[in-house]
Amino acid sequence: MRACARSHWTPASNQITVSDQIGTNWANGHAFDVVDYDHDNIDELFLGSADTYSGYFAAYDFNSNTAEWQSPSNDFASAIAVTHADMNGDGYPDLIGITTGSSGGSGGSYVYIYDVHAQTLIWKSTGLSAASNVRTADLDHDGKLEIIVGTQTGIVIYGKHPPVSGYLQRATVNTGAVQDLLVADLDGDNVPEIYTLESDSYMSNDSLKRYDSDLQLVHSTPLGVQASSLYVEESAFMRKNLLISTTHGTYPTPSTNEIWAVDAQSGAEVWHSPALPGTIPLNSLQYADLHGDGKKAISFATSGGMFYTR
Ligand SMILES: [Ca+2]
Ligand SMILES: [Ca+2]
Ligand SMILES: [Ca+2]
Ligand SMILES: [Ca+2]
Repeated sequence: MRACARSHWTPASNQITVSDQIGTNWANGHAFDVVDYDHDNIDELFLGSADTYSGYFAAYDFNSNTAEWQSPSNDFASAIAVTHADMNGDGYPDLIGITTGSSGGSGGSYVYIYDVHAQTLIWKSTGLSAASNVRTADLDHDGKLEIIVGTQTGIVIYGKHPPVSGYLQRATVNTGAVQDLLVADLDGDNVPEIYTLESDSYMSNDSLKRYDSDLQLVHSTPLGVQASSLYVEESAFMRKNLLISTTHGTYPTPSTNEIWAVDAQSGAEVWHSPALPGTIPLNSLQYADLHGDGKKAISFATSGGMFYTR
């Protein structure tokens, strides 16, 4: 893994700086999240290594190229997704990460919560069927965050149930293999919904599904293509669109990769991008203002390179 940073934009200095590589012999997965976890006004990276047999989570400072913290290795599994939120209420963002399930082995995927600032493990879940992504949200407005995980067999929600100190499974739904999921209030009613991309068994006609905060299925849209990752389109409107990385085409025709914007409520297509060189992996698209002109544009990475739209 390397970090790319763009220096302050001027017409004369259109420069990208690239860090040293961290770690070696890594599998193809990746997971990172930018956060100033220790409130020193310098952003760190929460990252999950994809070392095939000894993945770990770390807080990395790319300014000084040092790991400020590193977890023990994760049960012979790779870390595949990380996010951050203050789970223990001490004001410092904590790391929430998930690991791959070992295929056919005894171990499953696990959810970890690390208090990186105090360098302690807050909680580790029991094993799950291969997880894909993890989010946090306060689904029931009780002031405590829940953890929402997409897995190969559905969705799991963990919540706090005092006096139990850790997290307990609050709701699960068995559905298709969840490729990606996000939790957001996109219809503007102040209650978050859960959006998923789910595969059928042949992985050729994925669906966009919407669940309410109790995991009741509200809407399902067959996409007719493979879909690999899901994002919220930034806009000034209260009702937002979703962005989906799609792949379609049947051998021997080369497959076509596009970004589709769809209406989050109806699933209807709003626009789609020109063909892209590759699919967009999980957590690899965001809106960024790289020119400092106050206008955000889509920045994303594919299996074929990194891109910035204008
Ligand atoms: Ca910091
Ligand atoms: Ca915390
Ligand atoms: Ca809650
Ligand atoms: Ca809502």
